[in-house]
Amino acid sequence: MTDEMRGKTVLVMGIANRWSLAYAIAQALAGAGARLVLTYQAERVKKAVEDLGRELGAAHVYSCDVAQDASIEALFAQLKTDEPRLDGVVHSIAFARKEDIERQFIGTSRAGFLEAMDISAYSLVAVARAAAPLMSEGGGILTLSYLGATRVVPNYNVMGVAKAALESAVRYLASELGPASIRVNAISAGPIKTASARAIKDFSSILDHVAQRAPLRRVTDPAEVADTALFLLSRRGRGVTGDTIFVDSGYHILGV
Ligand code: 0WD
Repeated sequence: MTDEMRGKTVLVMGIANRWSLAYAIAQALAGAGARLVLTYQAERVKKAVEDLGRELGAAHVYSCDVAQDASIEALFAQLKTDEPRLDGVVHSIAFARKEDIERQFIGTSRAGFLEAMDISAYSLVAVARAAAPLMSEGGGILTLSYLGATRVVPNYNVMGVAKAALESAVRYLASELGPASIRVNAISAGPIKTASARAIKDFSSILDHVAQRAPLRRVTDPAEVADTALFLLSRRGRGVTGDTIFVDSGYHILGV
Protein backbone atom coordinates (compact mmCIF):
# COMPACT_ATOMS: atom_id res chain seq x y z
CA MET A 1 0.00 0.00 0.00
CA THR A 2 1.27 3.43 -0.94
CA ASP A 3 -0.21 6.85 -0.49
CA GLU A 4 0.58 8.36 -3.86
CA MET A 5 -3.04 9.43 -4.31
CA ARG A 6 -3.43 10.96 -0.84
CA GLY A 7 -5.26 14.29 -1.11
CA LYS A 8 -6.51 13.46 -4.63
CA THR A 9 -10.16 13.02 -5.60
CA VAL A 10 -11.03 10.65 -8.42
CA LEU A 11 -14.39 10.13 -10.11
CA VAL A 12 -14.84 6.47 -11.12
CA MET A 13 -17.60 5.80 -13.67
CA GLY A 14 -18.58 2.28 -14.74
CA ILE A 15 -18.74 -0.01 -11.73
CA ALA A 16 -21.59 -2.46 -12.24
CA ASN A 17 -20.42 -5.18 -9.87
CA ARG A 18 -17.38 -6.65 -8.13
CA TRP A 19 -16.01 -8.01 -11.43
CA SER A 20 -16.05 -4.64 -13.21
CA LEU A 21 -12.62 -3.33 -14.22
CA ALA A 22 -13.67 -0.01 -12.69
CA TYR A 23 -14.02 -1.76 -9.33
CA ALA A 24 -10.45 -3.12 -9.50
CA ILE A 25 -9.24 0.37 -10.42
CA ALA A 26 -11.23 1.94 -7.56
CA GLN A 27 -9.69 -0.56 -5.14
CA ALA A 28 -6.16 0.36 -6.25
CA LEU A 29 -6.94 4.08 -6.03
CA ALA A 30 -8.44 3.70 -2.55
CA GLY A 31 -5.42 1.65 -1.48
CA ALA A 32 -3.22 4.55 -2.58
CA GLY A 33 -5.23 6.98 -0.47
CA ALA A 34 -7.50 8.58 -3.10
CA ARG A 35 -10.85 10.04 -2.18
CA LEU A 36 -13.39 8.33 -4.44
CA VAL A 37 -16.63 9.40 -6.05
CA LEU A 38 -18.44 6.56 -7.83
CA THR A 39 -21.23 6.64 -10.38
CA TYR A 40 -23.61 3.89 -11.42
CA GLN A 41 -25.67 3.73 -14.58
CA ALA A 42 -29.17 2.92 -13.35
CA GLU A 43 -31.42 1.73 -10.51
CA ARG A 44 -30.66 -1.84 -11.56
CA VAL A 45 -27.13 -1.60 -10.14
CA LYS A 46 -27.67 1.15 -7.55
CA LYS A 47 -27.68 -1.07 -4.46
CA ALA A 48 -24.69 -3.16 -5.60
CA VAL A 49 -22.61 -0.05 -6.33
CA GLU A 50 -23.63 1.64 -3.07
CA ASP A 51 -22.53 -1.49 -1.19
CA LEU A 52 -19.21 -1.55 -3.04
CA GLY A 53 -18.85 2.19 -2.39
CA ARG A 54 -19.19 1.59 1.36
CA GLU A 55 -16.57 -1.17 1.15
CA LEU A 56 -14.21 1.17 -0.66
CA GLY A 57 -14.89 4.06 1.71
CA ALA A 58 -16.10 6.20 -1.21
CA ALA A 59 -17.06 9.77 -0.36
CA HIS A 60 -20.12 9.79 -2.65
CA VAL A 61 -22.06 7.47 -4.94
CA TYR A 62 -24.19 9.15 -7.61
CA SER A 63 -26.15 7.99 -10.62
CA CYS A 64 -25.10 8.98 -14.13
CA ASP A 65 -26.36 7.61 -17.43
CA VAL A 66 -23.82 8.89 -19.96
CA ALA A 67 -26.35 8.50 -22.79
CA GLN A 68 -28.25 11.48 -21.31
CA ASP A 69 -26.78 15.00 -21.39
CA ALA A 70 -29.08 16.00 -18.53
CA SER A 71 -27.72 13.18 -16.38
CA ILE A 72 -24.10 14.24 -17.01
CA GLU A 73 -25.04 17.88 -16.26
CA ALA A 74 -26.78 16.89 -13.02
CA LEU A 75 -23.77 14.86 -11.90
CA PHE A 76 -21.30 17.68 -12.45
CA ALA A 77 -23.61 20.28 -10.90
CA GLN A 78 -23.71 18.08 -7.79
CA LEU A 79 -19.94 17.61 -7.87
CA LYS A 80 -19.38 21.34 -8.11
CA THR A 81 -20.99 21.64 -4.69
CA ASP A 82 -19.71 18.45 -3.06
CA GLU A 83 -16.22 18.06 -4.55
CA PRO A 84 -15.16 21.31 -6.18
CA ARG A 85 -11.77 19.91 -7.21
CA LEU A 86 -11.30 16.70 -9.17
CA ASP A 87 -7.86 15.22 -9.86
CA GLY A 88 -8.85 12.19 -11.88
CA VAL A 89 -11.65 10.60 -13.89
CA VAL A 90 -11.95 6.94 -14.79
CA HIS A 91 -14.30 6.24 -17.73
CA SER A 92 -14.89 2.49 -17.80
CA ILE A 93 -18.06 2.38 -19.85
CA ALA A 94 -19.11 0.65 -23.04
CA PHE A 95 -22.28 -0.63 -24.65
CA ALA A 96 -23.32 -2.31 -27.90
CA ARG A 97 -26.60 -4.02 -28.70
CA LYS A 98 -26.34 -7.78 -28.39
CA GLU A 99 -27.77 -8.32 -31.87
CA ASP A 100 -25.14 -6.02 -33.33
CA ILE A 101 -22.19 -7.87 -31.86
CA GLU A 102 -23.70 -11.24 -32.68
CA ARG A 103 -24.30 -10.73 -36.37
CA GLN A 104 -21.70 -10.04 -39.05
CA PHE A 105 -20.31 -6.52 -38.82
CA ILE A 106 -21.67 -5.69 -42.28
CA GLY A 107 -25.18 -6.13 -40.90
CA THR A 108 -24.80 -3.52 -38.12
CA SER A 109 -27.93 -1.38 -37.90
CA ARG A 110 -27.66 2.42 -38.13
CA ALA A 111 -29.30 2.83 -34.72
CA GLY A 112 -27.06 0.19 -33.14
CA PHE A 113 -23.93 1.74 -34.64
CA LEU A 114 -24.86 5.18 -33.32
CA GLU A 115 -25.74 3.85 -29.89
CA ALA A 116 -22.45 1.97 -29.53
CA MET A 117 -20.55 5.10 -30.62
CA ASP A 118 -22.60 7.33 -28.33
CA ILE A 119 -22.14 5.35 -25.13
CA SER A 120 -18.70 3.86 -25.77
CA ALA A 121 -16.89 6.78 -27.43
CA TYR A 122 -18.79 10.10 -27.41
CA SER A 123 -19.45 9.80 -23.67
CA LEU A 124 -15.72 10.28 -23.01
CA VAL A 125 -15.87 13.63 -24.82
CA ALA A 126 -18.96 14.74 -22.89
CA VAL A 127 -17.49 13.67 -19.55
CA ALA A 128 -14.10 15.28 -20.26
CA ARG A 129 -15.81 18.58 -21.19
CA ALA A 130 -17.81 18.57 -17.95
CA ALA A 131 -14.89 17.43 -15.77
CA ALA A 132 -12.14 19.72 -17.10
CA PRO A 133 -13.38 22.89 -15.30
CA LEU A 134 -13.26 20.99 -11.99
CA MET A 135 -9.71 19.76 -12.65
CA SER A 136 -8.30 23.12 -11.64
CA GLU A 137 -4.92 21.72 -10.64
CA GLY A 138 -4.63 19.39 -13.64
CA GLY A 139 -4.96 15.62 -13.39
CA GLY A 140 -5.68 12.52 -15.40
CA ILE A 141 -8.59 11.18 -17.42
CA LEU A 142 -8.48 7.47 -18.19
CA THR A 143 -10.61 5.23 -20.39
CA LEU A 144 -10.58 1.52 -21.24
CA SER A 145 -10.10 0.13 -24.71
CA TYR A 146 -9.45 -3.19 -26.40
CA LEU A 147 -7.32 -4.60 -29.21
CA GLY A 148 -10.47 -4.87 -31.36
CA ALA A 149 -10.00 -1.11 -32.00
CA THR A 150 -7.16 -1.77 -34.42
CA ARG A 151 -7.35 -5.52 -35.21
CA VAL A 152 -10.20 -7.72 -36.28
CA VAL A 153 -11.35 -9.81 -33.32
CA PRO A 154 -14.18 -12.29 -33.97
CA ASN A 155 -17.54 -11.10 -32.61
CA TYR A 156 -16.21 -7.72 -31.41
CA ASN A 157 -17.61 -6.00 -34.50
CA VAL A 158 -19.27 -2.61 -33.90
CA MET A 159 -17.56 -2.37 -30.53
CA GLY A 160 -14.20 -2.43 -32.30
CA VAL A 161 -15.22 0.56 -34.41
CA ALA A 162 -16.39 2.38 -31.27
CA LYS A 163 -13.07 1.63 -29.53
CA ALA A 164 -11.17 3.01 -32.55
CA ALA A 165 -13.16 6.24 -32.17
CA LEU A 166 -12.52 6.21 -28.43
CA GLU A 167 -8.73 5.89 -28.89
CA SER A 168 -8.78 8.71 -31.41
CA ALA A 169 -10.86 10.86 -29.04
CA VAL A 170 -8.19 10.24 -26.38
CA ARG A 171 -5.59 11.84 -28.67
CA TYR A 172 -7.72 14.90 -29.57
CA LEU A 173 -8.72 15.45 -25.95
CA ALA A 174 -5.10 15.06 -24.78
CA SER A 175 -4.03 17.68 -27.28
CA GLU A 176 -6.68 20.17 -26.19
CA LEU A 177 -6.47 19.57 -22.43
CA GLY A 178 -2.67 19.31 -22.19
CA PRO A 179 -2.19 23.07 -21.69
CA ALA A 180 -4.38 22.77 -18.57
CA SER A 181 -2.11 19.93 -17.34
CA ILE A 182 -4.90 17.41 -17.83
CA ARG A 183 -3.60 14.15 -19.28
CA VAL A 184 -5.89 11.79 -21.20
CA ASN A 185 -4.97 8.15 -21.77
CA ALA A 186 -6.45 4.73 -22.48
CA ILE A 187 -5.53 1.31 -21.20
CA SER A 188 -6.08 -1.42 -23.77
CA ALA A 189 -6.81 -4.36 -21.50
CA GLY A 190 -6.54 -8.01 -22.45
CA PRO A 191 -9.78 -10.01 -22.29
CA ILE A 192 -11.12 -10.40 -18.74
CA LYS A 193 -14.28 -12.23 -17.66
CA THR A 194 -16.71 -9.45 -16.70
CA ALA A 195 -20.44 -8.95 -17.36
CA SER A 196 -19.71 -6.99 -20.56
CA ALA A 197 -17.21 -9.54 -21.82
CA ARG A 198 -19.63 -12.41 -21.30
CA ALA A 199 -21.92 -10.77 -23.87
CA ILE A 200 -19.33 -11.55 -26.55
CA LYS A 201 -19.93 -14.85 -28.28
CA ASP A 202 -17.21 -17.50 -27.70
CA PHE A 203 -15.49 -15.25 -25.16
CA SER A 204 -14.05 -18.24 -23.29
CA SER A 205 -12.29 -19.46 -26.42
CA ILE A 206 -10.66 -16.01 -26.75
CA LEU A 207 -9.49 -16.35 -23.12
CA ASP A 208 -8.05 -19.83 -23.79
CA HIS A 209 -6.31 -18.62 -26.94
CA VAL A 210 -4.72 -15.68 -25.13
CA ALA A 211 -3.58 -17.87 -22.23
CA GLN A 212 -1.85 -20.23 -24.68
CA ARG A 213 -0.34 -17.63 -27.03
CA ALA A 214 0.37 -14.38 -25.16
CA PRO A 215 4.06 -13.82 -24.35
CA LEU A 216 3.28 -14.06 -20.62
CA ARG A 217 1.16 -17.22 -21.23
CA ARG A 218 -1.70 -16.05 -19.05
CA VAL A 219 -4.78 -13.89 -19.25
CA THR A 220 -4.88 -10.39 -17.82
CA ASP A 221 -5.61 -9.97 -14.14
CA PRO A 222 -7.85 -6.96 -13.31
CA ALA A 223 -5.27 -5.95 -10.67
CA GLU A 224 -2.70 -5.50 -13.46
CA VAL A 225 -5.04 -3.08 -15.24
CA ALA A 226 -5.65 -1.32 -11.92
CA ASP A 227 -1.93 -0.87 -11.21
CA THR A 228 -1.39 0.71 -14.62
CA ALA A 229 -4.42 2.95 -14.01
CA LEU A 230 -2.86 4.04 -10.73
CA PHE A 231 0.41 4.82 -12.52
CA LEU A 232 -1.38 6.86 -15.19
CA LEU A 233 -3.52 8.79 -12.69
CA SER A 234 -0.70 9.47 -10.24
CA ARG A 235 2.30 11.76 -10.45
CA ARG A 236 4.34 8.84 -11.73
CA GLY A 237 2.51 9.03 -15.06
CA ARG A 238 3.00 12.79 -15.38
CA GLY A 239 4.85 12.58 -18.69
CA VAL A 240 2.30 10.37 -20.47
CA THR A 241 -0.69 11.70 -22.41
CA GLY A 242 -2.70 10.83 -25.51
CA ASP A 243 -1.53 7.25 -25.32
CA THR A 244 -3.08 3.81 -25.32
CA ILE A 245 -1.09 1.49 -23.07
CA PHE A 246 -1.58 -2.25 -23.50
CA VAL A 247 -2.02 -4.34 -20.37
CA ASP A 248 -2.64 -7.67 -22.07
CA SER A 249 0.22 -10.08 -21.23
CA GLY A 250 1.84 -8.80 -24.44
CA TYR A 251 -0.73 -10.42 -26.74
CA HIS A 252 -0.94 -7.42 -29.08
CA ILE A 253 2.66 -7.78 -30.30
CA LEU A 254 1.93 -11.09 -32.03
CA GLY A 255 1.67 -11.40 -35.80
CA VAL A 256 0.49 -14.99 -36.00
O1 0WD B 1 -12.35 -8.12 -21.41
C1 0WD B 1 -12.81 -7.11 -20.89
N1 0WD B 1 -13.66 -7.18 -19.90
C2 0WD B 1 -12.37 -5.79 -21.41
C3 0WD B 1 -13.10 -4.65 -21.14
C4 0WD B 1 -11.17 -5.75 -22.26
C5 0WD B 1 -10.81 -4.44 -22.70
C6 0WD B 1 -11.57 -3.34 -22.42
N2 0WD B 1 -12.71 -3.46 -21.65
C7 0WD B 1 -13.48 -2.25 -21.40
C8 0WD B 1 -14.94 -2.30 -21.76
O2 0WD B 1 -15.15 -2.16 -23.16
C9 0WD B 1 -15.45 -1.08 -20.99
O3 0WD B 1 -15.12 0.11 -21.69
O4 0WD B 1 -13.49 -1.96 -20.04
C10 0WD B 1 -14.60 -1.15 -19.72
C11 0WD B 1 -15.31 -1.75 -18.52
O5 0WD B 1 -15.89 -2.97 -18.89
P1 0WD B 1 -16.01 -4.24 -17.90
O6 0WD B 1 -15.52 -3.89 -16.56
O7 0WD B 1 -15.45 -5.39 -18.63
O8 0WD B 1 -17.57 -4.53 -17.89
P2 0WD B 1 -18.78 -4.11 -16.88
O9 0WD B 1 -18.49 -4.53 -15.51
O10 0WD B 1 -20.01 -4.66 -17.52
O11 0WD B 1 -18.77 -2.52 -16.95
C12 0WD B 1 -19.20 -1.79 -18.05
C13 0WD B 1 -20.26 -0.86 -17.56
C14 0WD B 1 -21.70 -1.32 -17.57
O12 0WD B 1 -21.96 -2.43 -16.97
P3 0WD B 1 -23.29 -3.33 -17.38
O13 0WD B 1 -22.77 -4.72 -17.16
O14 0WD B 1 -24.32 -2.90 -16.41
O15 0WD B 1 -23.62 -3.05 -18.82
O16 0WD B 1 -20.46 0.26 -18.37
C15 0WD B 1 -21.54 0.93 -17.77
C16 0WD B 1 -22.34 -0.07 -17.00
O17 0WD B 1 -22.17 0.09 -15.64
N3 0WD B 1 -22.45 1.56 -18.72
C17 0WD B 1 -22.91 2.80 -18.54
N4 0WD B 1 -22.66 3.71 -17.57
C18 0WD B 1 -23.30 4.88 -17.65
N5 0WD B 1 -24.16 5.19 -18.64
C19 0WD B 1 -23.79 3.04 -19.61
C20 0WD B 1 -24.43 4.29 -19.63
N6 0WD B 1 -25.29 4.62 -20.59
N7 0WD B 1 -23.83 1.92 -20.40
C21 0WD B 1 -23.00 1.03 -19.85
